[in-house]
Amino acid sequence: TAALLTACTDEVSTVPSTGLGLVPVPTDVSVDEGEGFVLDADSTIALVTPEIMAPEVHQVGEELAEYLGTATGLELPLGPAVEGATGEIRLELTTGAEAVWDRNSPLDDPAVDAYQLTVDDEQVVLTAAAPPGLFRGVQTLRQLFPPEIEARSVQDAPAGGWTAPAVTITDEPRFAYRGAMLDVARRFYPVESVKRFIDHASTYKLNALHLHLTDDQGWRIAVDALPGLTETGSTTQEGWEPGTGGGERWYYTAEEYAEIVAYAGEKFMTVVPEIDGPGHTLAAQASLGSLTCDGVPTPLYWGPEVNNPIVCASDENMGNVRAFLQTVLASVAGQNPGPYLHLGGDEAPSPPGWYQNYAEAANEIATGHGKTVIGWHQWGAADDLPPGTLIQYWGVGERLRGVIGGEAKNADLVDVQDALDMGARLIMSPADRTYLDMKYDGDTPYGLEWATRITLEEAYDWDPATELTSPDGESVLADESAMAGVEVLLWSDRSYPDSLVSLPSGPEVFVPVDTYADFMLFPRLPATAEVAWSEQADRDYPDFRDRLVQVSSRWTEAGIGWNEAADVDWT
Ligand code: TNX
Repeated sequence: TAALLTACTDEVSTVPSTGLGLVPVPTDVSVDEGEGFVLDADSTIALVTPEIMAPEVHQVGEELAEYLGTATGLELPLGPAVEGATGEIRLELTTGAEAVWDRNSPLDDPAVDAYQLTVDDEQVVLTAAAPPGLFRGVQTLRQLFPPEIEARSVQDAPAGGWTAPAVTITDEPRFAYRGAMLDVARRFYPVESVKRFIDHASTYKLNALHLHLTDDQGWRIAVDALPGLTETGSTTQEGWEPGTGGGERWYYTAEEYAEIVAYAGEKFMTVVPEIDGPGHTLAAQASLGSLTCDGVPTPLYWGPEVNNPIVCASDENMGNVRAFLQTVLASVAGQNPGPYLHLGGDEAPSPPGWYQNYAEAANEIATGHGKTVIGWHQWGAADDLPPGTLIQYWGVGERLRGVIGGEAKNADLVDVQDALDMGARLIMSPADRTYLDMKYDGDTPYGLEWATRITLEEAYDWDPATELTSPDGESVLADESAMAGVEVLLWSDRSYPDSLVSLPSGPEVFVPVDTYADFMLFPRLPATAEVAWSEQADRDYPDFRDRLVQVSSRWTEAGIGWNEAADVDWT
């Protein structure tokens, strides 16, 4: 079928998309004979699983019933498979009772996300070796039904019925770690908005939810033993002075945070909490005098700057800093069942030794809680890194190196090299590709442009494996074997209109967080997700753009406020 479709174009494409609007593009797709599977009142969801994984498979079934039931109004009961039955959507784990997948294990094995999907006139069969694979396959199945299935209220069936075409798909991700970061510190995202972000990310098969929980402009997670962190440190947002928020609370209680972790878990995403330091800590320093050298809390900060004063990590004050980290990281480790703690480490103008003091203490405490450390690439300046550390590269990538930043960007690469020498692996989030707080173009009403502007094509058309190769191809700092994965990021700096020039200001001039997030993420988040999921050889921008135009009608149905980016003909 692929040959048939490409026969009428000049170039023979090797891309396995076969005209179906699937994003990210699967490893192998064939369109089969037949009318396809019609979802109707007789359809059921059949679960085939070893006992030990039954709750997880049941969870996938419930998610599927909700995805397919909302717009169709169909009940889609869950039950055991029935021999010879038609109308079943079968979710089947192929491994036996001995195969135990653990939802809190590291995201280092792409095979747990692999699946096979067959749709014919009689039934749908989705098989996988582990529950995340079933969940990823469910996302593919959703995209096979008509776009109206994404509507949030009951719709009449489209002319051809709720039909998925007959296909056979096998699929497995390129990278095991596929993250999405949300900056809830510069702007606070209420629980419902975080869930919306989780929906966006999980639809495109991302599996890590990185929450940037603390920064100069706010502290967003409750630490029972240090109530001042939230009582004081949560009262600001960037551009938003305390007392103008109409009594809203800008942090997550333990119950709310647990709700986020549970919701992410339902979508087979692991939460990666970030407690940034020693820089980006003014909210903590305003809350606790123990973090400053003179013992006096700093004033509350709601400005837009970075590179602000860091915690006092001098030899003399490290007792205080260590006590702070012990209390905070114990609480955060306890609220996050996943294997990771992100310790930040970016933009920390430090007197000699302070940065290393802080990193040493934070690394030791985090690993003491059994967590794998993640840090921004500056974390490579630590004297030592614990085994398994992941370093997140956020400098500019290959296309802009040498164009902006000069010396500073070379320093980035020194930190990366040091981290690699200490055994770290990399999460790739080059700012000129994956920073979706960057404007699309000159017409984007908010966001930044310090790295560059990022069109849809630029968000899509890059290869993580060669981002840390010099433009002339001569020097390879790191290749794919050093890369754990890819992350897409939504910072919340300047999530207010460009027309707003004087800060501070009241709430009425701010863009609602969902409006900002939807606009910046769509259409670009699916682009980064495909970079993370699909093999390089299977990716091709014109083909992606055509598939994405098909997918865009789903965003409209789902009520997502996406940006009709100017470089694409969306009609
Ligand atoms: C750089 S990325 C930062 C953030 C800003 C972002 C805005 C990183 C580790 N530091 O503090 O929010 O730029 O694009």
